[in-house]
Amino acid sequence: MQWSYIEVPLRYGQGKDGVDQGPSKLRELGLEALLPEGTAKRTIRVLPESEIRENEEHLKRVDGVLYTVNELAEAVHEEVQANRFPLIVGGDHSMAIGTLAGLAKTGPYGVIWVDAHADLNTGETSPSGNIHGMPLAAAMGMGDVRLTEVGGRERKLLPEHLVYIGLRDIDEGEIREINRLGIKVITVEEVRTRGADVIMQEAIAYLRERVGRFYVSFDMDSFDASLVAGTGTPVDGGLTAAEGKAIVAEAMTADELIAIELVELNPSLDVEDKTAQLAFALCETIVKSKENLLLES
Ligand SMILES: [Mn+2]
Repeated sequence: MQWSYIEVPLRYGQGKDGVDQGPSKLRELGLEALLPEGTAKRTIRVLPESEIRENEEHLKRVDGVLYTVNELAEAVHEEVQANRFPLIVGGDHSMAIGTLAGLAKTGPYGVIWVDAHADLNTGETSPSGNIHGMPLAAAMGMGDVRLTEVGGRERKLLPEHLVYIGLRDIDEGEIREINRLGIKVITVEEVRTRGADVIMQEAIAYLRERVGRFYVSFDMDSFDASLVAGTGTPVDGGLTAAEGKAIVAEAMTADELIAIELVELNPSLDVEDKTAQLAFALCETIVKSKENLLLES
């Protein structure tokens, strides 16, 4: 299996400077040396601030987000079509609108969304207007058409093909939607009491039954706030480092995994690069798990 490494230095989906530096910080820590030989590398373009025109209150810097997610959708589609396995590094979570749309062009798939937040808001329900809280709503066809129609008009994701892990800071409108749509939710408590490997096996089996292929989107704020000063919206009561690593390691063992994404590392907010090092360690787990898998087969 060939790898593809996609950097997405996007920050327009939220309000804090620095999250665009996630990919460059990981490179500084030595990520390039970690990637398997022959990895295809791409950096997705981002509009300069001076070209942002549409700063709507309910969809902030929407043109900046749209520009990059359209490019990312194209890139993800191409890489998966070429039979490569994309590791996608951000950047804020609005980028996932592009990942979800790009994957949809290659056929149905499921998602394991590891995050403190449900990212299920629309322009109407979002308290902040930040698009990084909207990617799953957009992929399921809810909200502004400019977001739902990235990569085509069809729905990119069905609610029964989504599994959440680590949710603990959910807006009221989102709780209603999760219940209405019957989306599967695995709490931090369940991860802790039953084991990351066990709950991941279940999540993968759940998706295998319903759809087959899946991707993992991992938000750094799924970790406990004490571990991730370097992320925009840290929340208490999150995953330990070991739990996060076990979740990605377990995902990597599944043949059905088609891509993995790591978002919301903000080096400007970080303390002594601790969050960056944790993100780097996750990348290391991701690459090494697949290496082991290749050696075994
Ligand atoms: Mn998120």
